[in-house]
Amino acid sequence: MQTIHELFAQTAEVMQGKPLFERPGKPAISFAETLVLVERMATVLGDLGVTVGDRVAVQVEKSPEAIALYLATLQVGAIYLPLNTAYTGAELDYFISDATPRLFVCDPAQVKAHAARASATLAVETLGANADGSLADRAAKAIPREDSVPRGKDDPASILYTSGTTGRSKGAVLTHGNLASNAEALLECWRFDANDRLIHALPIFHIHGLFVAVNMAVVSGATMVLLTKFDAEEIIGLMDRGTVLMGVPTFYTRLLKSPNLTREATANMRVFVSGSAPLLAEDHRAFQERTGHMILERYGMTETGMIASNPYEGERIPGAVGMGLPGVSVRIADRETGAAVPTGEIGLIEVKGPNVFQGYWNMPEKTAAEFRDGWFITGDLGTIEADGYLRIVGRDKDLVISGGYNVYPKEIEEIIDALPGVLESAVIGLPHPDLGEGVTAVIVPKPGADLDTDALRSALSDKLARFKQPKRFILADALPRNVMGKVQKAELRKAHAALYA
Ligand code: MCA
Ligand code: AMP
Repeated sequence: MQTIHELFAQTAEVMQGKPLFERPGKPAISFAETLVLVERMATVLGDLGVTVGDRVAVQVEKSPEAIALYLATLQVGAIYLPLNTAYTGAELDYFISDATPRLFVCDPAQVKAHAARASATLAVETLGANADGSLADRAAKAIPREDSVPRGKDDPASILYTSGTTGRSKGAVLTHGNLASNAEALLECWRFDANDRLIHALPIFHIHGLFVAVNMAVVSGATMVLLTKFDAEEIIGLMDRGTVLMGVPTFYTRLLKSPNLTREATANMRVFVSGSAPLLAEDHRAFQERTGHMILERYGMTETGMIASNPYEGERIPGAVGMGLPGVSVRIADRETGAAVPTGEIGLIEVKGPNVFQGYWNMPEKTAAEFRDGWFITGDLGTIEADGYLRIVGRDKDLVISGGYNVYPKEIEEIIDALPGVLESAVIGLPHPDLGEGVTAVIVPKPGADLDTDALRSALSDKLARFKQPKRFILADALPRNVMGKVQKAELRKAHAALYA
């Protein structure tokens, strides 16, 4: 098989001077220039002692150089571990101790906070958003390394941490075969090729921005307009030269708020993709009315990459996520028995195919618990109707998705429960007009304790990334429980449904 890096190198030889990266106000960077940059970075990785199977942990701002570092990591046979820039030091401590990387790359502005992490087994380097930092300096002087370490489809390429409904975050190990097969399936499904100009406004530390958007562009020869953050007006302004936008539902909610989103403004665009969280059917319809484009909704997960997609040609149904991608099988199974349920009935969505990850880093029991007869249990509830379309109807897992970021209540509840004056807590997601779901904490104080929400907020600030912190705190006398003593979160969601309305 060919790895994403090998496919990129091959494409770069063909594309040569064609821009891979365009950025507002900055010079474009061609495929050929990027290839050299990747090869220089590969040399630097070798100089720093990174070898086959080593983890390279990266918490940096979005830039072409960060993407080059990702490709160079694949080239030398190491494992790329991207980290959300919002993670706090406390969160990082865990990822670094669990994944034991050989190299940690951080933003130059953060080097003081992280220099002490350096040891005989961990190198610390920096990479900034403007081609600055120690790694960029080293790369500028390095001789390009042309050969790539041969890798098989089952060799690990990346680890992405995903929290869980219980206990610690788990590192999902994705193989070269996972990444390459998923990119190939998506290119075919969405008719994506070198004529495309992708407006890239997603972060590059998750599947969506990295293994969907970046992989598709570097393999196909498309150009990426690389934006460091989401800005509705800037994106609308770029649509006259763009062809594809990939976004989370919040992107579309925000685009629809602009009067400049019109049929004319989007006339050059070929396809708008949405995923990572449910797209509101009303946004789907409003977008079509305003622009004439039907958003193409797809469904994925960190452990599986992309699973299903509405068709490029054929009906794109609001509220449905389409059919399994080429080579990917999807079934609806009975929650208890694992037996396939009759057509149209609700059950657990299970997945099998070359996209499904290898397992959680160093957690064989957790891995085993998420598979049934070779099928990966997503924890999402869905139906497949007679029309063949998969519809996600809910989640069997306790998860909140805020603006496309996953937040696991258990992690937040454990931290809140440990605060002085707190008896217990329940963290829930409530309908939020911008973020889809707003993270909300319902807290029961200890008898006699006088809890102040500002104090609660500041107590969480250095422990949890900002997007995980509750937007609102609700103080309650007790939590609703069923006869088994389990907290009834559905009751809480119902009682506070209008909090953000
Ligand atoms: C930012 N904030 C958030 C979020 N993002 N709070 C909750 N949820 C969020 N998603 C915080 C900021 O720290 C800030 O806090 C305040 O909210 C307002 O920030 P704002 O400027 O409005 O935010 P933004 O910078 O515009 O970001 C919103 C965003 C962004 C564009 C929706 O969150 C985003 O790019 N999300 C995409 C996530 C993603 O790529 N998910 C894919 C995961 P303060 O002002 O207090 O400091 S991959 C996946 O799920 C699977 C595999 C799949 O199917 O794709
Ligand atoms: P993550 O763990 O970050 O990979 O998030 C994966 C989860 O996001 C899935 O298990 C779903 O619950 C959710 N998800 C992704 N795409 C969609 C979608 N199009 N509609 C509804 N939920 C989605």
